[in-house]
Amino acid sequence: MSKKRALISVSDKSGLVDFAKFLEANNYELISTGGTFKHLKDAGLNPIQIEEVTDFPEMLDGRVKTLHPKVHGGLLAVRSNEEHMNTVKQHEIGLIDMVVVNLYPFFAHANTDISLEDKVEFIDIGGPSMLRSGAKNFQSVAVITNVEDYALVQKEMEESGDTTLETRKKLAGKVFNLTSAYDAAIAQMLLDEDYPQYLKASYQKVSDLRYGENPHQTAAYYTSTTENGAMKDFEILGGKELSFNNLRDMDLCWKVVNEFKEQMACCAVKHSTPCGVAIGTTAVGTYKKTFECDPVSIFGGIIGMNFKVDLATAEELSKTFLEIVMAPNFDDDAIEFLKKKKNLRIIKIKNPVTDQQTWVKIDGGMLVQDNDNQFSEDIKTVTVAQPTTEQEKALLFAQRVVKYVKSNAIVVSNGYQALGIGGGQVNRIWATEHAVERAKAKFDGDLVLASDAFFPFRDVVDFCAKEGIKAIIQPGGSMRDEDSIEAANEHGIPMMFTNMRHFLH
Ligand code: 93A
Repeated sequence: MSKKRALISVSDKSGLVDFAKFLEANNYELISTGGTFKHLKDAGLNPIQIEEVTDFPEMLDGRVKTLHPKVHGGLLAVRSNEEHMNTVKQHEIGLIDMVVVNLYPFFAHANTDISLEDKVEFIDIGGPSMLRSGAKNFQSVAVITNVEDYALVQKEMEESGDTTLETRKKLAGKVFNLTSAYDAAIAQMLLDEDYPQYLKASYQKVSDLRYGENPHQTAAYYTSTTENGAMKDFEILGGKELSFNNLRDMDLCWKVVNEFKEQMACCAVKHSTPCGVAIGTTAVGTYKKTFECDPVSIFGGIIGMNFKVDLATAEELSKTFLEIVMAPNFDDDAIEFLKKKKNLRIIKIKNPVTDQQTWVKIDGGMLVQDNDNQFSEDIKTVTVAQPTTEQEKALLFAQRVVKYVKSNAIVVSNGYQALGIGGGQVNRIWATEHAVERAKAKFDGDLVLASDAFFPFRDVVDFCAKEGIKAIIQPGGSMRDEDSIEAANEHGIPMMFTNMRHFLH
């Protein structure tokens, strides 16, 4: 049986030797470029050098090593086309059946401090060319760009002797997905600020989802091929598959607890809206305080924590029907305990990375903006009455939470719990009434209030006074700020301005 040929040229050489051994053992001849050749040879394999195939030396500092008709002819020739077959024979071009290429690591260097000249050297030309040639001819050529796909291809070859057309098509799709993102990242570097970061990203499907927000909507989950999304890097330790709404809620939940870097924080989310947030000093205490914020809405919601979940917390969590529990870590006994709830998804957040931009789809286009990842450093008291240190801390806590509540948003807090969360209202007074009423139903101590945007009228301050709210924080910036300040002074309520609005729609 004549040998098949695999062309191997990789920058990331991890996992390669085992796969190459498998190929050699399965009647493949291996052809490789300089560094890859050496790597395989050192591991005891028998590759042949690309120069033997092209009859040309690698040249121009490696810029030209595989750009040759003996390579691209071997990849592109259509096996079922007689003329093609005659042509390759005439020019002594050997067919190539598999391409294993991963590219110069441009993504990893695109946003570093190295010079433009150095970045340019990370632009791979020969690699994407081989990938694209092989991918175009997926009818006959298998193209592997990703170390993680070695196992997939090996398994398929073990089971059926060869790769299937379906797999080769999928691998080809991955190639064009990768090369388009790779080129977009290069374009982004050269075009600099002109193009939003999002346009340089490309996305790959992780999985189809059972459905979208509702059962009649189809849906799928994609992650960026170029950078980790905030939620990308997580592990499902137990429970059912994640749904569209789960993933979205998880994204928000993680953002909220991440807002509190120095403290233990816990957040309950329902319908993409926080329904309880608390900070604390013990795991179980912090969860309990969160639960207390709204024991009604949390039913069927999700809980996120920025701390390790221990058994005591797991026991407490299991008393409520939850869809998801997510945290950076779990004690083993806590996982075992939580796993008893068959449908509860237990999610370990591994290495979250926060995107710098958000995009919003509108019909026929999209809007791109920087993420609202700032917190005001210009916070001032604008009233005669000054907040106490305790009140100021409480206001800042409420202000951190209100950022994540849909506008118009009001958060009423005792300083360590968001007890009243009023959001998604079309006027501010309704959001205020709701938040204050909810908070007072659960707590009869001192409460403070935070608002995501300015007060257009003095009505919110008057209402706060009537309800006994002790201090207020809001961005300020209304034409009628003076009316609200006057009201706060009349009632003797300290009020702070942040000078930073946090609309969220
Ligand atoms: O410099 S290139 O753009 N020109 C080429 O002809 C070429 N052929 C393969 N880059 C080229 N490659 C890349 O070299 C591959 O994409 C791979 O990333 C790398 C492997 O080089 P080595 O085997 O010498 O480590």
